[in-house]
Amino acid sequence: MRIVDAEVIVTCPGRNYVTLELTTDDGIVGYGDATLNGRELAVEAYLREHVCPLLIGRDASRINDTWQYLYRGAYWRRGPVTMTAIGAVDVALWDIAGKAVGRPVYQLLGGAARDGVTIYGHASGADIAETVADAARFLQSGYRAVRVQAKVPGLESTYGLRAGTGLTYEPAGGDLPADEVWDTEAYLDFVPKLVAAVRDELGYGFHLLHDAHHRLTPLEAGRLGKALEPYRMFWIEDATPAEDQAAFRLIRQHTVTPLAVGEVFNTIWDCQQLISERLIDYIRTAVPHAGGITHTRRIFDLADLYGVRTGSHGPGDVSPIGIAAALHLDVSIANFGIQEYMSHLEPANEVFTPGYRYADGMLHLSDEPGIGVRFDKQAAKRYPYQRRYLPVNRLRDGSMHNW
Ligand code: GCO
Ligand code: MG
Repeated sequence: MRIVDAEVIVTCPGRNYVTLELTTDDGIVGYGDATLNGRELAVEAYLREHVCPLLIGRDASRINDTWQYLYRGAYWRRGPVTMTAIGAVDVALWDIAGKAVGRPVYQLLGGAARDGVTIYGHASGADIAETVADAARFLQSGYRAVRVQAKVPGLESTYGLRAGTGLTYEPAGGDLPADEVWDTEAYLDFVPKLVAAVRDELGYGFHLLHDAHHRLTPLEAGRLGKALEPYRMFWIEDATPAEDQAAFRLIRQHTVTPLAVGEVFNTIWDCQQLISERLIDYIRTAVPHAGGITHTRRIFDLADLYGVRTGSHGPGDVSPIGIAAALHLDVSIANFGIQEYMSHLEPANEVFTPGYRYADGMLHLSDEPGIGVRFDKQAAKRYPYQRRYLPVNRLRDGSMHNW
């Protein structure tokens, strides 16, 4: 089973997606998600110029060898562009492996360890009342877990607010990055009030999550965690930027609110200390950004040794192929925690047809062979790439801060 063709397709049905299509000599076609939000063309060029020529003629069934070949063979290791490119190849090869034997990928990973994949939805609003009502809407449609984000009073814009009534939050836009202003004091004052109101109105019968989106220092994160303890959060996400893994010790010493981190990580080395010192409760690496199913499974296995559960990143900028790949892992591993799910903007459904479906707060994989997402290349070509950036953040005095 040799690879005879490798093509990278960039499309913008509502937002940009990069898809790798591999074809074998017996006509099997596999797909991988190579989308890196705001830096899409770097991965496209990495794949097209440096990886696709290496794939032609390779045995498609040698997934582990191809992973090692691309990782060790580049000499330059790690990094989001490299690891997203390797991730796309890896997922496309798992897709081919499943299609070659007519079985869904999770069955090749040892079969289902649970009935479905519990997801959390994204509630948001312009104030507390609107956010509570939005969270209630998710609970009414069967969600068992909801993340809440609301506009912080006094700030013009706040991370995590959805425009419109759909399920999708899309922060990337514009031909240049939007400038946003951040104020930690205003945020720390507001979030406990938001969370208290959600619990007062909606009770404790569901998992409640919140994303601090890398904005706090470890001490500030400790204070927030402590303030939220009475409301029994499922997690606080990305409390502080996590390049400094040891910084989580300080947060941990000050609060028992569970901690989740990892959406910007791309290898096991980014979270080795966080996991082995039990500094976090949930690891959130995403299959497309962390070297595909092969490497993400290693991260999750390491986490399992230390009682850390998974909570994979699943925003709209992970394509349905990336989401489906995550679901195959989620359903088969021992230490699954939760899966983020936002759904995709309408035109994306013309390009991608996922086999998974929502029911009762969970996503359920179909028994389609492989990853189980169909990709319409002709439809993709109707939506050419558009340059888009994530916003940037500044403090009130103009200093750059983390977005
Ligand atoms: C999340 C994330 C996203 C990111 C986005 C950046 O928890 O889903 O924080 O909202 O901001 O994926 O590309
Ligand atoms: Mg996040």
